[in-house]
Amino acid sequence: MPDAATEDRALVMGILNVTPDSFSDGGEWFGTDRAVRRGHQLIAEGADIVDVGGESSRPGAQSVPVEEELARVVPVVQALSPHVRVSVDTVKEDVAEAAVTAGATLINDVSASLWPVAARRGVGWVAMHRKGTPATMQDDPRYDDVVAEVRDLLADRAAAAAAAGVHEIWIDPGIGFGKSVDHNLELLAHLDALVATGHPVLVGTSRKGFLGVLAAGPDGVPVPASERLPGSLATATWALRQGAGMVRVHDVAATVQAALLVGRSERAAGGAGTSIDTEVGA
Ligand code: HH2
Repeated sequence: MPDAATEDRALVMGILNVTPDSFSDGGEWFGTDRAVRRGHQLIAEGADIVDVGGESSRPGAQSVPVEEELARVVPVVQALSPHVRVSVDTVKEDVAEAAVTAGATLINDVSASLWPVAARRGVGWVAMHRKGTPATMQDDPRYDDVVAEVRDLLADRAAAAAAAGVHEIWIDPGIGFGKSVDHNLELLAHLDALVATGHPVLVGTSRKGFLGVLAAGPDGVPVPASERLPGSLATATWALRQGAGMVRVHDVAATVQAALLVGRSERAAGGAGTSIDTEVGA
């Protein structure tokens, strides 16, 4: 398995949506064979973790029955886990349990509530902030202080998980989950508040809607998901520069390059004694 620490960069989590309806790649990797092939592509591109999900959490998404989600996720986790670290993106306890049995070692939990499973099974856990559920979360979300609210909830959940014995706890501001464009920007601008909690921070901006809105041309039409790589890279770079330890992305190869750039330039600027190879810098 790749060890990003030796490569001077933060971690890159590659997204593998085994769903017919994900917001940017719905249907593309649906079905075990296609999904496993995509997983191997992500590994070849340099993904440190492959995040397997069987239920879309996009705004308006419908819940998937547990049997269906298990059928989507478990065989893919089983096939990929001998080759790469696998996380399971689920809010269902049964799916998290089965995925861990199949080889997943990280539970990516957008409900920030599954830490008892992580504690019981001795695996890592990602606590993501969201306000509301996918069905309603983008209906006029409001906060008094979005950064403080998100930080405090995540810090509380992380403390509960630590008390329960979870050894690896990531926190994630949940970009786009019950947040307006301004909320997303505020969270990205103040990621240092999350980093200051001492928990490693994961950020997922990849291809999300606010990037399309912010990059709209004079006609005001949002840029479609398929054309949001520049914004995805810019925001991943921004997050890493502020101390995020991992980014969750669709476009792994490009993001690995951006993460290397951040890591190596930080080392060079910090005078850590590493000179960047001319080969690399050329
Ligand atoms: N975003 C999505 C899903 N899971 N997990 C974490 N930790 N952080 C995120 O920002 C995050 C997440 C939504 O993106 P995607 O998986 O591409 O789409 P969909 O939910 O439609 O499958």
